[in-house]
Amino acid sequence: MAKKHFSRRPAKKQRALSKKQRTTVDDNRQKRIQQLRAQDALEATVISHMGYTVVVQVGTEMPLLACDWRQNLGNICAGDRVLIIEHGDNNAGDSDNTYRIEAVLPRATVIEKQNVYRGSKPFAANIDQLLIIITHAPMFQASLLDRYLIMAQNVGIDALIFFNKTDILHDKGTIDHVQRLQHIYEAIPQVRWVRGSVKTAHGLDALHAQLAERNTVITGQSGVGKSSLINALVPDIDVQTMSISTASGLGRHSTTNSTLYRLDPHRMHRGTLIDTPGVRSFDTYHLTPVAIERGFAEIAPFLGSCRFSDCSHSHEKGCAIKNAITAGEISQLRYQSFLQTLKESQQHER
Ligand SMILES: Nc1nc2c(ncn2[C@@H]2O[C@H](COP(=O)(O)OP(=O)(O)OP(=O)(O)O)[C@@H](O)[C@H]2O)c(=O)[nH]1
Ligand SMILES: [Mg+2]
Ligand SMILES: [Zn+2]
Repeated sequence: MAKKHFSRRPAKKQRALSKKQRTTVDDNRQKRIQQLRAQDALEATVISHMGYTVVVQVGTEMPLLACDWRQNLGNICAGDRVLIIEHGDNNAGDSDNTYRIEAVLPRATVIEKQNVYRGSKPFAANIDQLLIIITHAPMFQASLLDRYLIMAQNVGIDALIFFNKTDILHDKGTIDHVQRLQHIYEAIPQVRWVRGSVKTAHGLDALHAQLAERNTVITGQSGVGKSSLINALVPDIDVQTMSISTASGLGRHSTTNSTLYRLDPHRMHRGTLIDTPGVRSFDTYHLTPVAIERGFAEIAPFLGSCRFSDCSHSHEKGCAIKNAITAGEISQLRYQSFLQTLKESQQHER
C-alpha cells in the first residue's frame, strides 16, 4: 500500500468529556433527533462523503441527493444514517446543495482509520461484516489476516474471508497449505471462509449468499482482486458510480472515498457493500493488550484460566492456552501470532 505523507503534527488532543457531560450531550442529541422527525426530516443513508458534499439516498430506490451538513456533527461517513431537511437557496451559503444533514443517527457499528498525527477517522458505519479478500498469488500472510480479524472483533462485526483466484491454484503443495489455513480460520468463531475465482465466477454464488441482507465492508491488499470482485458482485456498478458523479456535480467520482454500493439492482434484498479504497490494512499496535486478546476469538475464552494470574502464556506450567494447543483447540499458527501481536502492543504501551 502506498503510504501517504501527512504533516508531522500530532493530532489535537480532544478533551475527554466526563460521564455527566456525555449524558447531557446524548440527551440533547436525542431531543434534536425527535424535533427533526417531528419536522418531517427525511432519513437517509450516506453513500459517500466527497469533501465538500455528502451524497445520500432516501430509501433504496430514490435518486441520490447532494447535501451540506451542520458543522457540529463530527465526521460523517459512508453507511451513516442521517436526517436531512430541504432548505431554500437563501440559506444555502455558497453551496448549491438544497439539502442539509441536520443530525447523524447513533451508529450500531463504526470502523475507524487510526492515524498517529490526525487522530481516528471513521470510514464506514453501521456495517455487519468485514469481507477480507486474500489469495495465494501473491501468497497472503497469516499475520496480516489476523490483524483484520482483530479489527473485526473489536468493532463487533463478523469476518468473511474470500480466498480468490482458485482458477490459478494448481500446485499441490500450495493447495495443501491453503487447505490447512482454511481449516484453521474456519474454526474461529464469527469467521467464515469462501473460496472461488472472480475470473471463472466459481464460488461467487456462495459469496453472494453471505452478503444478502447485510452491510459489508470490503478490504484486502493490492492485487487480490477487490475491484474485479466489486465489478462482479455489483451488476450495475457503472450506473451507481455515474449517479454519484451526477448527484455530487463533481464530475468523475473520486475513488479515494469510501462508497456504498447496493448489491441487488432489483432491490430484492437490502445488502450493501462499502468499498474503502484508502484503507487496505489495519495496524494493531495502538490497541491495548485487552483489545488484542479479545481479537483472538478462539483464544480469548481460555484467558484467566492459567495457573498464574500473570501468565505470559510462553513457558509457564499450567498455562490454559498451552494446554488448549496440546488438546488441538488452538492452532500453533494463531498462538504464535497472538504472542507476537500482544508483544507489539505491550511495547507500544510503555
Ligand atoms: N487468475 C485470476 N486473476 C484474477 C482474479 N481476480 C482478479 N484477478 C486479476 O488480479 C489482478 C488484480 O485485480 P484487481 O481487481 O485490480 O485487484 P485490487 O484488489 O482491486 O487491487 P488494488 O486496486 O491495487 O488494491 C488483475 O490483473 C485481475 O485481472 C481471479 O479470480 N483469477
Ligand atoms: Mg482495485
Ligand atoms: Zn497462560
